[in-house]
Amino acid sequence: MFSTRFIALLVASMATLSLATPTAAVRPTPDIDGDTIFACVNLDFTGNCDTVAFLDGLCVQMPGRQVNQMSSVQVPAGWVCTFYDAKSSTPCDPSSGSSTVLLAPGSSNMQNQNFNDVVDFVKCTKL
Ligand SMILES: [Ca+2]
Repeated sequence: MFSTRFIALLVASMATLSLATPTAAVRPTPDIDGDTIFACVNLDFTGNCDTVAFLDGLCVQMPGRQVNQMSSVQVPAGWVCTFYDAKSSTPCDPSSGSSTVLLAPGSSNMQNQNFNDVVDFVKCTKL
C-alpha cells in the first residue's frame, strides 16, 4: 500500500510537471480554421498522391499533377468539400462548369461520382 507521504510526494511532483509545461508553446486559435485532403491520381489512393491544405471556405487549386488526374480523395471528418471541373479560369465558380460534393471519408473511386480525372479546384467548408 502507498503511504500518505508517498502520495503527497507524487501529487507534488505531478504539480511540478504541469507547472513546467511551457506556456509559450500554446498557439493562439487561428481566425480561420483549416485541414487537409489527400488526393491521388489513381483509384484506391494509389499512384502519385498529394496532401492538399485548405482553409475554411476558400478555393484551392489542385496540385499540378492532380489537375484532371485525381481519381481518389480522402476528406477529413467535419468538412464538406466541393470539387470543381472548371470550364473557365474562374476558380470554384459553379456556373463555369460542374461540381461534386463529398463528405468524409471521401471517395476511393471518383468514377462513382462520375467525376474521374476532371477536378481542377476544391473548396471545403466546416460542417
Ligand atoms: Ca486518374
